[in-house]
Amino acid sequence: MASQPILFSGVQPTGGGIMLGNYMGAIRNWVKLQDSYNCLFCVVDLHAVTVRQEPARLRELSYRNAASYIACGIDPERSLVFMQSHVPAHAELAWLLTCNTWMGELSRMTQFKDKSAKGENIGTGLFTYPSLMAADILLYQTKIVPVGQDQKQHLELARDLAIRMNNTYAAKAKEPLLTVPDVYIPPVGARIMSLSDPLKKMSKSDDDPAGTVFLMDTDAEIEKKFKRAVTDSMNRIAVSDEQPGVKNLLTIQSVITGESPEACAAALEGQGYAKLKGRTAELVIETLRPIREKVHQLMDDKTYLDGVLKRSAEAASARAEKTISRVKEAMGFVTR
Ligand code: AQP
Repeated sequence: MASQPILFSGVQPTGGGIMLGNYMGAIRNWVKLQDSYNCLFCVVDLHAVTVRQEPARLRELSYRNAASYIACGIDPERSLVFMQSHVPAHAELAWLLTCNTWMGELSRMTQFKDKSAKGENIGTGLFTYPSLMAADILLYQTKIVPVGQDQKQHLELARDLAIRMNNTYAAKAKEPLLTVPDVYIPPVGARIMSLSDPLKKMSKSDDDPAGTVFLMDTDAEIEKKFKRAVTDSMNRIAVSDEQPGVKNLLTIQSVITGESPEACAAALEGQGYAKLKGRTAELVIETLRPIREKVHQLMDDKTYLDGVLKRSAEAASARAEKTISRVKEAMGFVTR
């Protein structure tokens, strides 16, 4: 396993907790890639506090993220599952990278523009968030980062920063200081849309919870959300950009069944939207029910979760330390 290329990814413990988009765009692919990569799956709690979090809720959601990774199929015997805040090197490398990140680069980030538009007091952490994300990835000499479409711009910055650090501080070194990571965006499911506004991405912090299916929603809640999903008045089940609501439901079906969205549409030919919504709800309920049950079990066994988190953080810290030492030495810091 140690000789396999390194994979890093994470989800923020925010909003209503992990939702269908996080599962389809990211976590589901982590599970598949686990056999071919040496994997680190992080609960990115330092990212969560870039917007104000209620402390008790943050703690609960952080545990729940870790439990959800395992419940979705991450094997903690093979992959590391840990809290970002348990490995201080994330924050340390983030500072070194922040000092090499340009204001113009951060100002262009669409996620900063979207999230800062919502609040009055914008913390500077929200602005420098992409440098912390680059640190998360570069700290482990990561080769591949499986994420949804919305993270592509941040990944490009992480690549640029790796190249910049290599050229600035290690141009003559035999080995690059930092591995330049590749992004893995799944062909289907990389951008699941809100059920109540299919022109907007599904989000765990959406003000309107009706648009988001959470991992911990009950069967009845999931059914209700799909029943009310916004479609259109064309009464045609087809994969078309003119019908974003219908396309979104077919995409969700496609991720679960492994059939193309067009094949999912063909299977429902001549049927109404009630059938389309009902079938989609059925598939999602069957997928999420066993995961939800397992999360409940794991949340009742904090001793087990704490053990996984501790073991993983120790292993991650040892690996992170190697990169941090090299970067600091290359930048000219006095060695301890
Ligand atoms: N709608 C989505 N469809 C597919 N993938 C998605 N991801 C997020 N939304 C969708 C992917 O999930 C992973 C974790 O996301 P994150 O926790 O870093 O936060 P985010 O990208 O900002 O997504 P959210 O759910 O909207 O979080 P909040 O509301 O807290 O900001 C990433 O790989 C992401 O691409």
